[in-house]
Amino acid sequence: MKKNLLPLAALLPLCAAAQQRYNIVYIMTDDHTAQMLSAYDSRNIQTPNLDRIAQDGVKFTRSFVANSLSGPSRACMLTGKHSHKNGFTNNEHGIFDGEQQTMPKLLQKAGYQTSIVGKWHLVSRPTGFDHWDILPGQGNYYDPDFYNEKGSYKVKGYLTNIVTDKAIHWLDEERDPNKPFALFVHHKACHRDWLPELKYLHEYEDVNFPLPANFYDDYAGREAAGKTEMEIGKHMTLDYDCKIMPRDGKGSHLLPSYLGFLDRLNTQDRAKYDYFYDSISVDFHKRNLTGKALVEYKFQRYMRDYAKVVKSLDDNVGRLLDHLKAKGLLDNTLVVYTSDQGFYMGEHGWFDKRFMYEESLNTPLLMHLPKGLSARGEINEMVQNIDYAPTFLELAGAAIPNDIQGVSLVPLLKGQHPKNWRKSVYYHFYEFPAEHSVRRHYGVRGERYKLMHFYNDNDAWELYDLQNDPTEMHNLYGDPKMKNVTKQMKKELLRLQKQYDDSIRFQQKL
Ligand SMILES: [Ca+2]
Repeated sequence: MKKNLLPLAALLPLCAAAQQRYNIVYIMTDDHTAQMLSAYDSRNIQTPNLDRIAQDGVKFTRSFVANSLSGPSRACMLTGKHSHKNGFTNNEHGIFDGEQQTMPKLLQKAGYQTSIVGKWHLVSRPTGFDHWDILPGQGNYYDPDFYNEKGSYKVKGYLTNIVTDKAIHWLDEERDPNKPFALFVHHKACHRDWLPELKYLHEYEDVNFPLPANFYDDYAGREAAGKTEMEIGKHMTLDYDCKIMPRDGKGSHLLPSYLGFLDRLNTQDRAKYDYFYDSISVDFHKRNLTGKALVEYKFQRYMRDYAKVVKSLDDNVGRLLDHLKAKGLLDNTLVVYTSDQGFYMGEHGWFDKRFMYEESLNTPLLMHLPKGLSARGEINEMVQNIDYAPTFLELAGAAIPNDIQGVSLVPLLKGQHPKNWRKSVYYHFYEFPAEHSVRRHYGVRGERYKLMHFYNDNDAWELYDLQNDPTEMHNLYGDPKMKNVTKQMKKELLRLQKQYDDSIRFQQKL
């Protein structure tokens, strides 16, 4: 009987054929927040190409990060683990340990080709990628440098266009068309200092963006919020952020050295930049603004430049989608659009991220689904960026290692709503002391309530009722009426800290 059994090697192609081997295109931007993406929020701008992803697929309405900062968020995505497990807790002192298990390495083992183009920001050289062509550090918007295995080099043009060009070139010219692939397209857009593509300098200049209702927040009852350095009024700079030249200056050649990135532009492009921002500067000085008028002027400059940067991003996502469609890849490719975290667009008077408050805990998550994944419309289950790794592994037909802490989203993408899906997410931010002075904190975000604990140089708790107070203005911690809720949320926080094996946890009798 034994001789009639097929050898194991002969069975393997049958197994592979049974599993649909979806390609993956993962587009991640930097600091692109849902308030500036019309699939989520159409008050400010329109993003028709980004919205297309959701129209042909799904929009996650409760998508969260584990640590709202560039490098840590990327490390969570690559490993499927919280920061304390992947080791990259903050940008200031972090070097990503590329020797550890990562999702791209596991995809390679499963027979996938892997490529990353654009922002990396994890200091160590990429591992697990067959092809990588990345930015040094934060990168430059104008005529940027890239580096790859051969070394570094400068590319002429606007970064968002170049990253897309590189992605398309790899798809068309460099990969093996007979193997499945995972392509990671990581944009620098829309990171500070929001330098627009030169052809879009004049866009949105006639728009006055509405101030968020809590723009003039006094931070009452929220000690850590009041100690930050991310207020548009106090901390957003006129020169670096708003591109306003000194009153007696004659153009951007008088800029301080930290604005030297403009020297990257050739004479013709620099003249276009100067022509636009010099006119803005002259107008600004004529106004002699002070007080609230000055703060609101800075807000408008911020919103307009950010919106221009998103416009190029939207163009380029559209271009990549069109290309995938033209090449017949869209039916067999999961296209993910997300950001490394959300951002404040004037809420609480802020720019930047870091906090566990909703605007920066949230991150956009849109997916165009290939044939066979039938979900459409909104997905309301709570998901987190540690879930991407197990999702991609399952779609690749690869085993999900037990030490991965995220959960595969594939059941949700099939239109299922598992009853035991998570009802809360865990968050932990570490980067303090550091730029913007956001204190270290961890917390739990449940279906209705959020509990946060600021520790290290202080010991302060915050509790929010997201149903009655969605903008988190009223800290209910210590309110006798919230005693039971507080107890439950602390219990849940401790449960998550134990589940995820975070050694930094609070000590308190429940
Ligand atoms: Ca970021």
